[in-house]
Amino acid sequence: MPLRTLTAGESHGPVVLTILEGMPAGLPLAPEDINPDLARRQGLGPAGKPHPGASPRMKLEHDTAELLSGVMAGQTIGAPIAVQVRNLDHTKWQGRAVAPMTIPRPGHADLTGALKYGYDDLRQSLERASARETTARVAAGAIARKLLAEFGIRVGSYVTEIGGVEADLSAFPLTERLDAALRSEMNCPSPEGTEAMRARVEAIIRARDTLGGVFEVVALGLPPGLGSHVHYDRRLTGRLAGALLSIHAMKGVEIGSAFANARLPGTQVHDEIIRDDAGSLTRRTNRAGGLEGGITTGQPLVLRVAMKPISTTLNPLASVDLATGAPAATDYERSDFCAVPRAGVVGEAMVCLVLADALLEKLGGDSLVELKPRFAALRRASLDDVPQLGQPRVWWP
Ligand code: EPS
Repeated sequence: MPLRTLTAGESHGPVVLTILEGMPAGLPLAPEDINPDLARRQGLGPAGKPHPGASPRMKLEHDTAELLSGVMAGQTIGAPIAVQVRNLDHTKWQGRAVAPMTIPRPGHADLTGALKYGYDDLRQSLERASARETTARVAAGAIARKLLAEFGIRVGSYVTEIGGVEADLSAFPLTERLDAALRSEMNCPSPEGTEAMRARVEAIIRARDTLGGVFEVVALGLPPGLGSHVHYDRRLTGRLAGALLSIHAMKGVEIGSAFANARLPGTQVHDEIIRDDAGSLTRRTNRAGGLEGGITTGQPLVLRVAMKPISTTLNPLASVDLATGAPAATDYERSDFCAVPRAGVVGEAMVCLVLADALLEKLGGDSLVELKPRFAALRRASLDDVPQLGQPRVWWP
């Protein structure tokens, strides 16, 4: 695994930090490559304001990347890249005594974290468990995205469903979904879907509740041959699903049309192999979502992700006050009512990191200059070449 990412930082501490180790030298990189993704993660849509349902915190922060290391004269040098994003909200917490938090929220890491680490204040759990940490992931993901773009690989996302309101995207080809989602404040390609989702979120805010939903992350332009079937931890399928499920509140990942496939006979599921007019191997369908045997097929990678509703709710849930042992209702602290449109951006970041890792694994090389011709060779040797089959052999004498 050539690319490694570490994040650090608490939600209301001074900064969130990322260290990305293993990026090759020679990649042009500036904060401007990272800041647009940070703004999208804040839910700052086309109108430049957070979508309804985004935490009020998003109005307070102006997430901006500071490149602290690994870049000289605007290019990566192959050394670890450190990125810092300041928490502007920190000034309100600095030097202030804060009452202990003793009532855990169901669904959050409050209780599990406190039991595991022996905290005497649930704030020690929530500060690091907060989705504020995803700022650091998006910063790292933006750098991985820059690398992938050098090879013509595009990663994007769109929301398909919020709180049971589903957008009909059947008329939208994948590229159009990615383009149109960028113009939608809800990160949804269809204008009708955007409106319906917005209305659903506005209603849930009035109902003092929260909503989850479903988004898809798509990668276009991938070469065949990333990942491997030879060992479980090299299969891209598991690496992608694991990376997506590591995001706060993500509870399900589907690859291609996996759940529909599970209800059908094999002859109606598997993407039949054909040769196109130019003689290249291709498929008419992509129910596998771009992966076979844990390896990219060269078709679009399509990953669906289910997000649970945010666990901080204005209407309280039943809990127990750990200070007294008595039943207690949860308290409310500022949070998102629905973070699904923002979550897609984090999903993209995680997919970019896994794909960049798999690409570097495939290509090797320390600099972009070394990687480029290797990628070109990989493309040439892709599905265009039908393997020459050998003679019968005794495999196990
Ligand atoms: C978030 C920052 C947090 C939360 C939210 C996401 O800021 P604050 O706690 O100051 O409001 O709004 O975190 C959670 C959803 C969570 O469960 O902790 C962010 O930057 O995305």
